[in-house]
Amino acid sequence: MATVKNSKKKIRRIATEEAFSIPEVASALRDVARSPSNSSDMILVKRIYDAPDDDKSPMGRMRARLIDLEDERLRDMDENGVDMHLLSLTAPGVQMFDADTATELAALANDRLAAVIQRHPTRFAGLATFAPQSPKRASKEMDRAINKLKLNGFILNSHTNSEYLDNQKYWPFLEAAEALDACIYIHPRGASDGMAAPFRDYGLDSAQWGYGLEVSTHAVRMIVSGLFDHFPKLKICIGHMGEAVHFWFWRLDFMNKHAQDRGSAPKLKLKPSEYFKRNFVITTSGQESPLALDYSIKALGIDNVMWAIDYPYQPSTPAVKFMDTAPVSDAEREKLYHGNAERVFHIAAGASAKGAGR
Ligand code: 1DF
Ligand code: MN
Repeated sequence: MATVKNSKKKIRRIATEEAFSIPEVASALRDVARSPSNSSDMILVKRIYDAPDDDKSPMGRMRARLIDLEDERLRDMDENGVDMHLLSLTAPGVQMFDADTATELAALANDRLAAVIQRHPTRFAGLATFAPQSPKRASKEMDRAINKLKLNGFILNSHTNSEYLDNQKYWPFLEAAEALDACIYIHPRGASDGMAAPFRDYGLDSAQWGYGLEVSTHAVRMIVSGLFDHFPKLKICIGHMGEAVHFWFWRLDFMNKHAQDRGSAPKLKLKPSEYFKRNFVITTSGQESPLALDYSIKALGIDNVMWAIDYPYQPSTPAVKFMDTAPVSDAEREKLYHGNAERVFHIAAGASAKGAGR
């Protein structure tokens, strides 16, 4: 029997930072795990990709849940009334491989992603991977991913060999993304070599702290370098409630002006906060704080915030509860849950397929 609550139209739920892998990438990461690299990513890469292949190993299970697309994942989505995962190849993506391996595995991951979306067009959408190690080939893969595979945007796991996107050698693929009107989701990975040292203790390398600082620093470098005067239509998405960049707006604007006046920073057409509001959107992945959500909506506007779970690293049930109970109007909840994602990632508007639980 439908209760009053259950008879209410269920809001479509599109989760926008949902991780997956493919066996070939997982196995290449196991090779990385056994290599002598000292990058801070090695902590997570060893933990997950060199974990034993059995059901009793929690990190072996995590690896299996990343590779699974159509079994446990779809069940978890159904149980939680999650209509769609916007899938992205999980961090560190292909960015720890040599350029040829990275280029090859990115194309393979994109092909698999397109295939699973084709099998479940109402349940999955996807962000394409590319190999920043080879910027020209990356631009070609970007074009293929959007125009041929019909994917919805791009995923980039922050720095590449400790370099950031303000480095002009990466601009060919920024130009491609802007021309394709495709958003680049900048997802965390272990901090770049120069900033990783204080994150090596207490588990700070991870989502606890280091990931956020890595991506917020990346975003701020892009802004204050003047990159967005060059690419005014480039769209960047960052997760974890915007990695706190907008909490810094006042200080960033004030101090950037000083840095410009003394010649340490390039002159910009806009204030840093204005670029963030114009060129960035954020998601709520793994940051289920109503207070932070309220601040984000006030600082950025309701059109710039999207819901995410961060499956399988975060549980789906509390992420749904967080958005179901967020103190916003129904019209706002529609934008957070699906309307903004449909606009930013060019996902066909559609009714909620499953009404589980509501
Ligand atoms: C973790 C978290 C791992 C996130 C992730 O990818 C990740 C984690 C390697 O907790 O180990 O995407 N996250 O986005 O918060
Ligand atoms: Mn994530």
